[in-house]
Amino acid sequence: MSGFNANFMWGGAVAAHQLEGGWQEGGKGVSVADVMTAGAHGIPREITPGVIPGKNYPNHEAIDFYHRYKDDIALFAEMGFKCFRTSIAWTRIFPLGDESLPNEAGLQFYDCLFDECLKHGIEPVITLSHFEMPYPLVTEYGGWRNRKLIDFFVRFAKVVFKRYQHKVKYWMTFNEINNQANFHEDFAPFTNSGLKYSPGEDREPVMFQAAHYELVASALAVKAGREINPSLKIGCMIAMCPIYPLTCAPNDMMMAMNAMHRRYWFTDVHVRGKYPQHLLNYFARRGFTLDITEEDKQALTQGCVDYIGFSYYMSFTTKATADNPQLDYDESTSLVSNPYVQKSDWGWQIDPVGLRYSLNWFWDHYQLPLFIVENGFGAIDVQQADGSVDDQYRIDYMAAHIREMKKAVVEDGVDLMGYTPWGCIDLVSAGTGEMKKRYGFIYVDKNNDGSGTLARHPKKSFAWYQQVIASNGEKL
Ligand code: P53
Repeated sequence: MSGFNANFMWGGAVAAHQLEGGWQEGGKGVSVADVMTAGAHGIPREITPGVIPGKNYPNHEAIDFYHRYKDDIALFAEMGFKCFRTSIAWTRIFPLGDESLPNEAGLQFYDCLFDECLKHGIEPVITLSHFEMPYPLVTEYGGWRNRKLIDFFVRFAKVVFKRYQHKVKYWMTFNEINNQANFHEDFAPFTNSGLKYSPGEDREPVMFQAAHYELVASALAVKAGREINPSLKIGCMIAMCPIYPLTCAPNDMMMAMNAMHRRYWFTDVHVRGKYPQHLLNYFARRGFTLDITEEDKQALTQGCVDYIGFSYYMSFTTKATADNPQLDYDESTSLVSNPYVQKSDWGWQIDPVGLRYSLNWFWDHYQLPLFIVENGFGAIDVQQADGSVDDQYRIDYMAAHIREMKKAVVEDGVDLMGYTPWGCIDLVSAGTGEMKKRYGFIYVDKNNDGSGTLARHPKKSFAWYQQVIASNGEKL
């Protein structure tokens, strides 16, 4: 093989809460993203108890895609997108999360959105839960620490599988389900699982319990999706930051292996339908007794995913330390800086080779088709008076990653379905809530404080990506 398959899925990726806005339109309910304020690099987003007047909630309006999606999709079509990854805002379909019947206005919005994509020959790729679960599921049920959420999620999944089965073939269940491995910070537990911890609470077993319920919900959704329409392809979605040892000291290597275990066991359960033994032994060593029933175990084996979707932005580095004789990985304290790579303005390590490594790692472990559903460079763009943006640094970042991606396919034989760069149009950053951390091929005139005309303008990378797609990845 000399390059990518003729049917390689080039496109772009977003998530509903980060671009739609229209937070109260069409009967939409309040999501966890609607109660998070804007932060910045080093300043965490505040998670407020409900929506508090006077605070800046950037997701409420976002970039107003809810009203402008036709124009935006036309721009994606101009770039030659074969597919477009977005999510269905759970709160448009079940505004409170626990209703028995869906909200028809919300369902209609996605009918129109998917029709618009299909009209342009763009295939929708849909995430079911992307950091935007209904907020009442947090306040009334405690988020995913509650087993009842399995039923609510599966109900939501069944409704949308049935409704859109002839418009959407490719699905993913939980976005970056493994982010919550970083459980000492407040962001991932809340965005992944609607978890708020009380002071002094032992966070780790709560995270494992919530993740377990999500994995069961994912498996039940996969099973239900196949029953509704066997041609659906339902994947998982993993945040891949491969973890390297700082040195070749044997304990650094072992630390890196343990870190990979602790961050990527989620994939084992999604793909193989059972827990890896190292994790069961860890639960025993730590004395965690989780609610994992025989029915759950059976459900897990019946809902293994069809493919692995993953994001790739950066690699991590770790090392063994004398105060950690068990070589346990703790994401908030175990990471160190890699002296061989540069960092973005937000401290994300830039490592294109790590993408080839990640593709091989997944392929060696699981032999399932892979889909890079996020990759990109969050940067400060400067718009000139004529509206143009010279984002050569973004082109350089992406070209380097696509080169490594091609090596993984051509030289290493990895089965790769497609590539959808993140934030193909500028949108609200998930991690910081900023607008100024931009990823797009299309500039959106909106600022951190909410000001701006919301006008769209193609950046230099727009024409570049157009040519990448037209040449099927040959012209970089
Ligand atoms: P932002 C952390 C590490 C890797 C990916 O992120 C992450 C995060 C969370 O910030 O999130 C994914 O906007 C996520 C998207 C997000 C994108 O990466 O913080 O799936 O929702 O926007 C980029 O720069």
